[in-house]
Amino acid sequence: MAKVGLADFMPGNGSDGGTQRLFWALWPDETVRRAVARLARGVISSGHLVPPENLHVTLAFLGDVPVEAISRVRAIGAELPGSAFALELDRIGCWPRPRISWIAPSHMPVLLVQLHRELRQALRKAGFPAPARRFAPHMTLARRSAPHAFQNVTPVVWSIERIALIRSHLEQIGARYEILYEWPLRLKNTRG
Ligand code: 3AM
Repeated sequence: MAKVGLADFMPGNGSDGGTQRLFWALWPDETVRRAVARLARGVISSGHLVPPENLHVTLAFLGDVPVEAISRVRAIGAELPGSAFALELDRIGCWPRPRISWIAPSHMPVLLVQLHRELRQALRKAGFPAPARRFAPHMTLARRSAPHAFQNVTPVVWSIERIALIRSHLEQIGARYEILYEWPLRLKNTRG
């Protein structure tokens, strides 16, 4: 099959019959989601909180992927040699320019760095747009929030055992995310 070029990834709302708006993510389970949502409610006092069911950590945003290329995106997930690890979300902060509040790990697990690197390389090799920016793992907690100070919080310890390919549906009330596929990470070493 022909390689997919950058021109195939035009911005859009992903509802076009020929494309799906996709991204790779770490998707929390119910326990992590609840713990994070509780922290967010207690700490963030402005903007729009992300609904608990939408909380995630983005690994790589693909944009609008032609449906005929999705099998190749799936193949990347199936072949990714990542290992499971624990992520401690212990720092709440904000980026004033995009007006986003987030929670992030103050310690970056080596296994997460490796996973992101492997994913980026695999995407590039397969001709997909790979993230160019420095990887700053975070879970967006609120949008359009007013700037606020950093705050260390009691860590939410998240045992990450899989990665997910997510489809984003842009709807009038906001984004709705659908887990398209998930792949387990190797359960060799759970601490990065
Ligand atoms: O939850 P966060 O903010 O980390 O910001 C978007 C969201 O991540 C990001 O992909 C996730 C699901 O939409 N995103 C959206 N458009 C993007 C773009 N053009 C993007 N990331 C990079 N480039």
